[in-house]
Amino acid sequence: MNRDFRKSTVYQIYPKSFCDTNGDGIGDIKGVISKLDYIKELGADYIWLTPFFVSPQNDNGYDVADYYSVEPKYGTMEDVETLIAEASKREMKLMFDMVFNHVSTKHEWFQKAMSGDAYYKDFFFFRKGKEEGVPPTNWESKFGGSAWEYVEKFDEYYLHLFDVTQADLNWDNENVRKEIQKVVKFWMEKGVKGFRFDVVNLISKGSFEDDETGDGRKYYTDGPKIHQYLKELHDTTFGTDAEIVTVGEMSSTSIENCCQYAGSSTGELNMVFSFHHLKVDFMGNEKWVLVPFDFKKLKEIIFEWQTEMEKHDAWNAVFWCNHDQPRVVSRFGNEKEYWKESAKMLATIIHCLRGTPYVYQGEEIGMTNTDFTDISQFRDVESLNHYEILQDKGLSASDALRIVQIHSRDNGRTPMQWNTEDYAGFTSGEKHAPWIGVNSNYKKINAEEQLGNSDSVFYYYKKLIELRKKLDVIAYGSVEPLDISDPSVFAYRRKYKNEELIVAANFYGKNYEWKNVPNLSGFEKILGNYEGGELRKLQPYEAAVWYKCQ
Ligand code: TEU
Ligand code: CA
Repeated sequence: MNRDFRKSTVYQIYPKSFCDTNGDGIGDIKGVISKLDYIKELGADYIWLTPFFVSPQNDNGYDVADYYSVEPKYGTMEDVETLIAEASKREMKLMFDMVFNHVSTKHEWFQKAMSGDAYYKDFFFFRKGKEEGVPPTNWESKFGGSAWEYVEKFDEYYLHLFDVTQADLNWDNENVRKEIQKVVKFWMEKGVKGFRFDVVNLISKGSFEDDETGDGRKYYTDGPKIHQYLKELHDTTFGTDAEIVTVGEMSSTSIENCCQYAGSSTGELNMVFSFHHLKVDFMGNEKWVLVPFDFKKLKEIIFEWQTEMEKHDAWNAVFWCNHDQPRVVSRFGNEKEYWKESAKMLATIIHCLRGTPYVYQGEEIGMTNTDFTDISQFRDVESLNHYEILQDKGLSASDALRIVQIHSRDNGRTPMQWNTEDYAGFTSGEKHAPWIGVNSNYKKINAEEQLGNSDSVFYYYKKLIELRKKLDVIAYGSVEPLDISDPSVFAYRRKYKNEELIVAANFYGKNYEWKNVPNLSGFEKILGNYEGGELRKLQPYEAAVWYKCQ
């Protein structure tokens, strides 16, 4: 059956932190298989699995050393095949994560390049320095430091926009593109029905020039041949199978480009992740600072993307969380006094928008940021690098730690909290404790407790996922922001044929009198995180969905 991705919900799994079945402290594919019924209960249609391919794991698998084999820590090819088959039995599809902007420096292609093989050297960007000791450009790596690494034997540098062990691939080389196509086809033949393309808008590099005003991103973001390369990939691989759903992760992109990437008839991708709404607690592009989130900006950005993408018949992925983001209930909600209310409120806002919702493991039970108190508890290369960089800039160790605690990607990477057993039921820990610490709140926040409680965050997500399937207005309707300048309320209207929906939420923990309540005559409340209630007097983090059908 060709399911409609606009009515679907995707559940994201970071296998390393999901479920460990052999006690080595690392989640594995068998662990994912063991939890398929849980994901089915939630109601997800697709399961996006972050990379499980052979990798030295310097960036937890986003440094791929072999696209065709499974990292032994995670399991075997047979496990992956079983996973696809078992998911399919439950009418769920797998979405695999394709990292094609770069490969691990342990990948055979890079190894051959380093041995001096000219054919493979051209798979990468090797360039002379400007002068002795000065890299070709002043671009910065996203994980800190220069984006160029010196190789003495060639007296050249290679480009790495991410970690020094993640070498950027040269997509201008046709042989690279052919290799990539082979990889996608390989996984299509295994029955994979979805692909997520990692930082795919960075694959077409423009000119190698110094960036006088920034970190270099303007020279490679949404680069000169990006649409051509995506169309080619579409036409030669997944575009031949109408059942396949694709999403591109777009780093620092523009709406204009995304209308093209994810236009319904542009022949590139089905949808895009964009991140502007998740930078409202940054200072410009600077993530490693502490500033309160800007609510007005959050609304403006979300609605600008909603309305512009709709206008151009293009499709968004809608989300708060992933493996690179802090937990949303800690970030925009209140993980203490109004933990449950705010988790449900945030879910309501995302799931009723126009776009395909993504739920990141643990979000559906309201998991919170880590409670790490020492830098030695962190694992992420980006966090560890920036902890040093902040101190080099003059911050004290404790101030640097505070910033890392708030922004670290590890906030989203602590083990999934299954139950009240040791290590939250993530692992038996017989051979090894979890690779990263479990949040100590697992006795309160865990899946088992929530499955036994009809008022839980879990069942609220389940209802939202069902609602999208049931109501065309959620899947297909137009979007109109309501009272966008209100300082506390996040509200919008959806319309489709004879259906209408009003979604309204109090984004803060205080009772609030909403002055510009829309006319609700003919509407009934179909979902909310408080009993009864009217929109004029909103309770802390109250959210409600009102529906009308004429
Ligand atoms: O992330 C791309 C990316 O740019 C970020 O979300 C990144 O984590 C952020 O800029 C850091 O501040 C993707 C993957 O999702 C991420 O896990 C990988 O580390 C990265 O690409 C490299 O493959
Ligand atoms: Ca394991």
